Amino acid sequence: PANDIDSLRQTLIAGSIQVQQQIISKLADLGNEGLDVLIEFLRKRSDTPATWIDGKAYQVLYNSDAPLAKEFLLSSFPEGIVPLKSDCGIDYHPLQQLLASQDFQAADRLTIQKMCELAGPAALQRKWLYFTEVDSFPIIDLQTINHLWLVHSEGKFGFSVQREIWLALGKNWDNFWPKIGWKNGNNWTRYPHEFIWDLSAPKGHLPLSNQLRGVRVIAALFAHPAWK
Ligand code: UYC
Repeated sequence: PANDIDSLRQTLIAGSIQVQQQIISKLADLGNEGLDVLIEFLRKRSDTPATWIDGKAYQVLYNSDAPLAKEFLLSSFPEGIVPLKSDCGIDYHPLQQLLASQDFQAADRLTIQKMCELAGPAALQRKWLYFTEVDSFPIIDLQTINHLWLVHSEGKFGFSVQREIWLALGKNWDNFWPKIGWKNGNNWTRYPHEFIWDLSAPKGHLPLSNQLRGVRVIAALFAHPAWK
């Protein structure tokens, strides 16, 4: 009924983040009327930087078959809600698409690949990074990758989330790995099947950085000026 929709619309605008999150899920089940409210919500907020609440509303529309939703996204957000800025001409649209459809495993692989692309042809062929290459990553590119992960994971995933956890643990790696689910007691979590590829994962679980060659790459990521 129109009345319910109207009260959901009001609450979506005024509610706390937790309430907004619940309202978005409810609206997702209410057909075109619900989609209309989400469209109006995204349109009104489009002049401020996207948060994970915008990401959640966007994802409902993105994963809907309704022509109404498809037409709106095509005309208003053809590349998503995070500006896909790059200092070196890298296309982050495929990463945006995987994250919007919540395919976190494929998005994780592509993130590694995009970072090798950032580092240059030698890294792209090698398929892993030197920490010295990470040091010279453009700020804007790391921020774009991170913003995409944050916005499409309810704020749960991203380098900046991992970095905050690591800082709160006094930069202690041995406490950091188990905290984000990369180690359990003495056992490293095995790639790929032991990792958790959805939002039930611990905060900071994704994206992954292979520790086979040591901590210098992830340490260089956390020390990068992108997070200042
Ligand atoms: N892997 O264990 N990992 C790989 C992780 C380690 C190993 C890829 C993360 C410990 C081998 C990703 C953890 C370890 C390969 C990750 C983890 C180990 C591999 C694919 C928890 C053994 C095959 C991308 C810290 C004790 C490839 C890539 C190779 C792959 C991620 C083994 C994303 C977060 C110390 C043998 N692991 N990795 O980098 O290089 O290849 O031989 O971290």
